[in-house]
Amino acid sequence: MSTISQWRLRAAFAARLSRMYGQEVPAYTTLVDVSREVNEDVLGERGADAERLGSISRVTAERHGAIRVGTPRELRQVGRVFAALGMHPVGFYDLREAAASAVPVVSTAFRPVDGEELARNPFRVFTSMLTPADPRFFDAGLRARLEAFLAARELFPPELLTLADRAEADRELPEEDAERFLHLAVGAFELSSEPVDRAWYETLERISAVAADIGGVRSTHINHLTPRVLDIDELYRRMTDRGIEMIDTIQGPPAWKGPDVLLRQTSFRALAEPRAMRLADGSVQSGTLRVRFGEVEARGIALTRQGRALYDQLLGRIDEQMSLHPAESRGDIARGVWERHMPGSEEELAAQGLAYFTYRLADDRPRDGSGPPAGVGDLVRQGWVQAEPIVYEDFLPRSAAGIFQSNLSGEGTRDNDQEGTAYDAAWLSGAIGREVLDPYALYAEQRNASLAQVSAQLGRAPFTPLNPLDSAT
Ligand code: OOG
Ligand code: NI
Repeated sequence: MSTISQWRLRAAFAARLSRMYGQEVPAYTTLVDVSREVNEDVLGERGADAERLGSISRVTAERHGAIRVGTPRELRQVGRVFAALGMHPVGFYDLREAAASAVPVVSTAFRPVDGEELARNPFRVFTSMLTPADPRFFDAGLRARLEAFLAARELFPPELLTLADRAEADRELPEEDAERFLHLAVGAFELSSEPVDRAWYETLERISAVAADIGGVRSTHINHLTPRVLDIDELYRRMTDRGIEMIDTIQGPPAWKGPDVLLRQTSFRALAEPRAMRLADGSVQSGTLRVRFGEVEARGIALTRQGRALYDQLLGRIDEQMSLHPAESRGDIARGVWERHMPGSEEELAAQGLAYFTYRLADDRPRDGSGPPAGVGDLVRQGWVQAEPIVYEDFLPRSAAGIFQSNLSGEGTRDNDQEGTAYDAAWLSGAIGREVLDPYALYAEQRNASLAQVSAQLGRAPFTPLNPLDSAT
């Protein structure tokens, strides 16, 4: 019998999830259609340049999803399901700190990590876990009720987890098992038709709409699924022309004439979806909840730690300018800040050690008998080696908080006089039972592997990194 490899399982899971979500949230299908149209137009206009940060087939299939769970135990189980698909936890995001309103979660993203796997299918899932122990949001009584509620539910059937473990261990599944696994995995993220206990949901909603979405129901669901687009400003215009109300801004870096870095995202507001509600007297009525929304993103070049520090600093400058000139548009202010402070070309980003690139020997390198120069910068400048940008595969806490916030029904409540419970990547690794990987280390590894290959091809000792500050990661 034939077997299905992990990457095919991942691609099939992403495609089936997409089909399921399109049935549940039809506006998502519109977003996917418009994204495809924009991508085709950009490819037509810019040709090969449009594929500089990923082939069109990768970009067309590319999605990220978002899910939310309640406990470390549930997170461990999610980790097993994604490990079956060759997806590993990368990065730690503390949205409690990034958001002004009540977003009591900490998060990571499950995704493929090596270059080849990413090129085959880069499906990633932003995964958040509720923090009932944080006293800024939950008092002792509510925490106890919430933890008891979460402990009593089962998000993933045992059969799914058993199949997942087998797929992880064997890195593939026999066709029949693969079919069963995919069926159960997609089912685990479908919106449940089980009635929602209205009083309990509303109790949590007063604290935080996210807490209610996670801890107010007995199941989990895919919260959004995000296609990738090559021109997000054009997409924003076309969606608005179709009468779909988008959130006010595109999160992340501004539109400008220089290189795209990191990630730009925008979304349309959560839609009211019919959900059955159980009232205090036991009767069931139909109600609506606004939780799930549509999001779209454009991806740019991965930044090094120094590049990221610059990005964070520029966001601060934008905030500063916004408070001084409240009548101006954020986009204009941001563009001005970028033009003053962000390097305007890939070459400058590379020279200043701000972004990640891979390197390969140029086909038309000098063949006049001269020897290659010593440094990576000179190799590129003199035409020996070509630099290609590494696409950013991760998320941004402030954008994520913005996405969460723009879709919350209310601000919720938080008591900032209380000391928050501290969590970090190490803690989250323990909770998942798998190491939460450092995104910078992954990008650096990709760059270093390409440099090692170039130096071997040139018969040279390994190159020193471009920027000494960047030597470790
Ligand atoms: C996740 C929000 C974060 C993104 O793209 O930044 C996110 C959520 O709403 O659960 O998906
Ligand atoms: Ni998202």
